[in-house]
Amino acid sequence: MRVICSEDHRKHFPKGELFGGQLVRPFECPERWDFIMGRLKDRGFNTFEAPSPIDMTVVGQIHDAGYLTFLETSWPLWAAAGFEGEALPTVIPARRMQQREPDHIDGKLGYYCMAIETAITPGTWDAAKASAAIAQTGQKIISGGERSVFALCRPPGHHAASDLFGGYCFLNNAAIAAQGFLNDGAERVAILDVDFHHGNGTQDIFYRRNDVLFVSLHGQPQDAFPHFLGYADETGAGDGEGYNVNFPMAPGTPFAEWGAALEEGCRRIADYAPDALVISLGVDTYEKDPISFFKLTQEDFTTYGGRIAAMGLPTLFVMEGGYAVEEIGINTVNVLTGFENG
Ligand code: SP5
Ligand code: ZN
Repeated sequence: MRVICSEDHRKHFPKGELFGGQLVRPFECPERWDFIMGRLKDRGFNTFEAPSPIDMTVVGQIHDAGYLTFLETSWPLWAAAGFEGEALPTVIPARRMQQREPDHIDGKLGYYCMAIETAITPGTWDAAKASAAIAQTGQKIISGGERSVFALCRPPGHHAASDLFGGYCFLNNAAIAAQGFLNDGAERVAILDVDFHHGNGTQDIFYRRNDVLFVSLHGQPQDAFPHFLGYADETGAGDGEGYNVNFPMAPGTPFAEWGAALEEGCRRIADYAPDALVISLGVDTYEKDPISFFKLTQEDFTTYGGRIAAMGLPTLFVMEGGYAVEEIGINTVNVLTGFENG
């Protein structure tokens, strides 16, 4: 399987994440990429390609214009305001407050965020664009006839909505890839999100559309981030009614149960008969993940890679989360090799 990757991810490395009332070293760190690359090489992956320049037209089909301007200008505005730390939101437009974009950067950060743990730094915008370019390049290769590609994206994307950042995400890489497939001739695209967290951004972007089926397996919102989306009764709206499928699961869920949900999700995808499949590949379902609560073992990742392959669809793997850093490479590459041998 060909791998698309770039060192540009290193431009995004905040020193702090707001967690448990403290600024801690972010779980979403550059070493995640190093461990994945190391394991890919150990396991014989040998085609590593840089992304093509990003096509911002597609990004503009997924994201709000004001939001893209915000991402581009947020660090300069923050620095000009004289703040010395990294840019973190504090105040948000909660219930019964105005939904109008303010002028001051403190207000803009809150207006455009869905969670306040994620900092913006001088290199964040460049890294986010490089990450989206990786997904887009993978999509183009598959649209050109390849069976599968691994887009080694960092920062991740599935929490980013049209006009919201947070949960370590800025541009929705999987959504940008799905839109690219449609632009390049696909009639229907499915996105299967196996990250531990609900892909709230991806769901929201396609909620009223029937040309993209969104299927997500995740920790139930009562107990897991992002807490405010991901219930089973969210099935789509308008033209999109019936094209959104959530499988929320309880703390301690083992592979026996998770795999049964995957089975049903795969059947929904097969019924939809898409022209292409995007996997939002987070491996934070791992039993030793520090911020999650499913119980998948290293071998389970190989097993489910095989199940994804059995759908027989052109498949783009887009990297999302996974925070057991030393095992992230093993778990990720197990999915890819499970797919290749499946
Ligand atoms: C892409 C991705 O995986 N983003 C995840 C963002 C999660 N950020 C907030 C995590 C808060 C978790 N609290 C868990 C307490 C565990 N003891
Ligand atoms: Zn996650």
